[in-house]
This record gives sequence, C-alpha cells and structure tokens, in this order.
Amino acid sequence: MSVGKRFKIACIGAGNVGATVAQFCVEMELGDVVLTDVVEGLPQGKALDLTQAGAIRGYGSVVTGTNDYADIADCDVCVVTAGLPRRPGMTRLDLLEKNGKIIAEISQQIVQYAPNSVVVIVTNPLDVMTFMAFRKLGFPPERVVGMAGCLDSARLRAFVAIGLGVNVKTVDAMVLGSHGDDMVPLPQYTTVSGIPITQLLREQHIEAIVERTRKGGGEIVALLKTGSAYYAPGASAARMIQSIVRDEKQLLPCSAYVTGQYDLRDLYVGVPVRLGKDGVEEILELPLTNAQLAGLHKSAEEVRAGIAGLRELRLL
Ligand code: TXD
Repeated sequence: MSVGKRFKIACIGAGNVGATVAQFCVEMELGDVVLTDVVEGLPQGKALDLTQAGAIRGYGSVVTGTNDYADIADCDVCVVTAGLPRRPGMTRLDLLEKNGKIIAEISQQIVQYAPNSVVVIVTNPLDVMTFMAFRKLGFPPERVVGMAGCLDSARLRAFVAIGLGVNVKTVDAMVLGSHGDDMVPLPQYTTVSGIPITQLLREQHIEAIVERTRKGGGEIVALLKTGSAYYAPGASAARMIQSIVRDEKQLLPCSAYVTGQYDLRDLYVGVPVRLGKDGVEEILELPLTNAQLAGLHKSAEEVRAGIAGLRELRLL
C-alpha cells in the first residue's frame, strides 16, 4: 500500500488571518500546521484550541504553536500573515517600513529553515510585500506568490450571487490588478453556470457590484470597528494552499511575478495563474478591453510606487 506524503504548512503570524488559514487547512486535511508568531503563548494557545476542535470536527492533522522558527523546518508551504494593519494617523510609508521590516526578517528565517517551500504572502500592502519577499528570499519567482485576487474574486462572486439570487457555487469570477482600490474586476469572465454576467445583469447593476467589491475590505472594517476581515482572506489563502499541496493546477487570480505578460515586467501584480505543486506554473494572458488593460497598468504603477518607497527606506 502506498502512503501519501504528509504535508507541512507554516502559518507565520497567528493573528486573525493566520489562525483562520490554519483552521481551514486542518478542516480540509491539507497537512499538519505550524502556527508561528512573535507573541509568546498566542500560537501555542490557538494551536491547542484547534487540536481540541479536531476531536469534534474529526480532523487528524497535527497543529503546533511556536515562537521558534526552527519548528518550521522543511515546511512545504509557508503562508505569511504577520504584520500590522494600517492604523489611523499612519502613512502608507510608515506601513511599508513596519511590514517591510517584518517581511525581511521572516524571509531570512524561511531561507534558513524551509528553503524549498512555496511561499504565500498575505501581508499588506500585498503586491509590494510579495515583491519584497521575492527579493529577500532569493527563491525563483514561481515559488513566491501573493494572495489577493482569490479574495477579491470571492467577494465579487458573493455579490453576484446575492444580486441574482443564485447559489454562489455556480458563480465564477476573475479580478486582476493590485489589491486595493485599483483592482480590475473582469465582468466578461465572471459567469453564472458559464453565462457571463454581462448577459444577466444590467450595466448599472454590474457597476454597483464592482464598486462594492472594490470597497469590500473597507465595508467590513467599518462594520467591525476593530480589525479587518479574516474568514474570506483565510479561506482564500487555504484555497491556494490546496491547489499547491494537492497539485490541483487551479486557475486562480494571484499576485505573481510578471516577465512581460500584459506588457508588464519585474513586479508582482494580480494576474490569472495556474497554481500547482511548484507554485506558479504559468501566467495566463487573457484578452482584456483597453480600459481593463489601462486599469492593470495603473495598478502596476501603484505597486511600483510602493517598491520605490521600500528603496527610499533602504529596505530593498
Ligand atoms: O487580501 C489580503 N492580502 C489581505 C491582507 C486580507 C486580509 C488581511 N490582510 C493583511 O494581512 C493585513 O493588512 C495584515 O497586514 C495581515 C494580517 O492581518 P490580521 O487581520 O491577521 O492581523 P492581526 O490579527 O493583527 O495578526 C497579525 C499577527 C499578530 O499576531 C502579530 O503578533 C504577528 O502578526 N506578527 C508577527 N509574527 C511573526 N513574526 C513577526 N515578525 C511578526 N510581527 C507581527
């Protein structure tokens, strides 16, 4: 009898998103999970809680919590959710500096302990932090990927399902560009059971849905008052991990290193990719309208400005 490989997944950052990624990973039996954080006791406590939940939920994956990076040794996938959210009074550059330093430090640890892993970055500002990790890790670009498009398209799918009163399982969507106000939703590739929403909804309704998707993160922040979304972000990262560890080759919008696709190069931005066991296997080039292509280039400009900010701070 052949026994399948047991995968090991590191969730670096055991905050709201990190712990939710861990929860979905064990529920889906994607592998054993190591939760890591700088705060003593936090990853250990959450790991114990998740282990006990397994007795009821019926998963057998092992969850451990640690403050010691040596415990991520030989992980197959490292998901990085460590970082600060932008707080009132904090400039974009302040956030770049704080999270940039965190990503640099974590990258060093990953190089030391899990040099063969596929790294999924979740920390904001997403595309810039993914580029930073890519540079600091020195891994081939296909092994460093950012999570944003999966979340943005999940939001778009949810709003289409609500708008049409259909089951969200029948809705597919594609959102490209950078994570934030400059994301580029693609209505012509957003479908309900294969039918583009352009055939099902009036233009004004589509525009309203697209606008709500664009502001999807902010809507939740305003409702929660403290903190930001974590269920859908956690589910989105887990979906990417699923495609990697099971080599499912799902076609997902992810932040990937472009080398000329869409006439963009040497940066990370949201594009459709085929995600498998070695990470980004291919970036697909879809026909876009001129406005969508311009939107993608505007996104890229934003990312470039962030990268320039990191250079200004001498973090790159
Ligand atoms: O679509 C997306 N990419 C995103 C991104 C969707 C949701 C959240 N997004 C970003 O993820 C968010 O803007 C933050 O930058 C991260 C994490 O969000 P989360 O909501 O989980 O933040 P928390 O709950 O504050 O958790 C962050 C944890 C916290 O426990 C810190 O102690 C820890 O990060 N932290 C560290 N862990 C390890 N190593 C270092 N250096 C470190 N610094 C902080």
